[in-house]
Amino acid sequence: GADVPQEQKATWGAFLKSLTHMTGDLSSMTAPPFILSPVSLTEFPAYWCEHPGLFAEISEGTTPQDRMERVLRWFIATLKGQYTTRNEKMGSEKKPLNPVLGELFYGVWPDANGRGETQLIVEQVSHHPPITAYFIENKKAGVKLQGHSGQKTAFTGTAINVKQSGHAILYVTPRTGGPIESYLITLPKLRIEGIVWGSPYIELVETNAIQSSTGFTAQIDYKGRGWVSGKAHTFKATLTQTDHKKSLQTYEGQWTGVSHIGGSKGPVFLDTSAGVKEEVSVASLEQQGPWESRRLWEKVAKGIKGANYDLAGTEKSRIENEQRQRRKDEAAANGTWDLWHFTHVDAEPEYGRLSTMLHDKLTPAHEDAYIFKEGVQVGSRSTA
Ligand code: CLR
Repeated sequence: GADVPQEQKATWGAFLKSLTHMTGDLSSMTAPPFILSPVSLTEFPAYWCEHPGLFAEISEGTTPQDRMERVLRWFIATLKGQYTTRNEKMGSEKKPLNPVLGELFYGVWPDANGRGETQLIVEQVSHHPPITAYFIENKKAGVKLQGHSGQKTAFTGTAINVKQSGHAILYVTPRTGGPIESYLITLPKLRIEGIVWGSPYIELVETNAIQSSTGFTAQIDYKGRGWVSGKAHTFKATLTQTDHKKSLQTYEGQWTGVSHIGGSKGPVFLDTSAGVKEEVSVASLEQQGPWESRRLWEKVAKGIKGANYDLAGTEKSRIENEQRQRRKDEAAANGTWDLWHFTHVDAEPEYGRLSTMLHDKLTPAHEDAYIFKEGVQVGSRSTA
């Protein structure tokens, strides 16, 4: 563990050992302080929209294929933020705060150049296992994303394999008119490498897909170092007409850098260093309600940032005990926790339709989902 602080080497060793016995859910596992992040997992869905311009421009595509390509470009552009931000900001991948049931995270990306405002609503809809639901919408542009995510983890001895559960569906109202289109986005698998050294980072592996209601399929294959170019963080996407093997177009390169259309010498598809990423704007702590993530975790985050781990520990225990008491009270009253912004469904018709079109092993035939409830006011949940 070259990157593990001297005084935490023993706890890191013990943590690695405990990973061996891990059964699918890493989130509640105790880890040494140097690897803790002060940010809750409920903030992560914001990574889907750090290029709000690319998101808004999807509906400007003039043909179904053009819009599919824009969806793919926006999707690839989200990956760098999703999977490398902690390394850039904090020096390595870290263990995020494990959200409590009912935790909320709200944000906006303000209008710029008339593209319209984009709104983000996130809710922790399950604690065991942890599941986060989100809804992102730019009303003016006619683009919205609804999804949920969970993780199953397995330790290989040197790396952590993470299988993401859940999916996202993007809805697009074409500016040129015509019916609303939907795009099912399945989630890639990840490997957390560099664990033994104490400097974890993510590599994307295997495959995910985007399936459009308009009859296009994009399959995205990921490779780390040692493939074709020998570069880390590479992908190759193949666009086909659904049910046709023949590729219409390919896209390849680094999801952290530059990618090209139709081979490595083709025109640039996306240059992630070109457009600046726009972080989500969030209300100040004073304006936030008690269920809002940054307010809820305020003291824990302060403890982690200031290396005051006693404060962080005490506050974390206080929050966890309060949660345990809530669950007990609910059970005693034969009650259940009410979701605020989402409704749980056992089967989502749109998912069923799109996953049938995809009809291979890239996604299960049936999955449950969390449907965004229109009309519930943001920030309106106070206590219970
Ligand atoms: C959550 C959904 C986002 C993408 C994403 C990025 C990083 C992932 C995170 C998801 C889930 C939790 C995760 C994290 C990286 C590390 C962390 C797997 C998939 C685990 C729980 C912590 C591991 C602890 C080591 C760093 C020691 O859209």
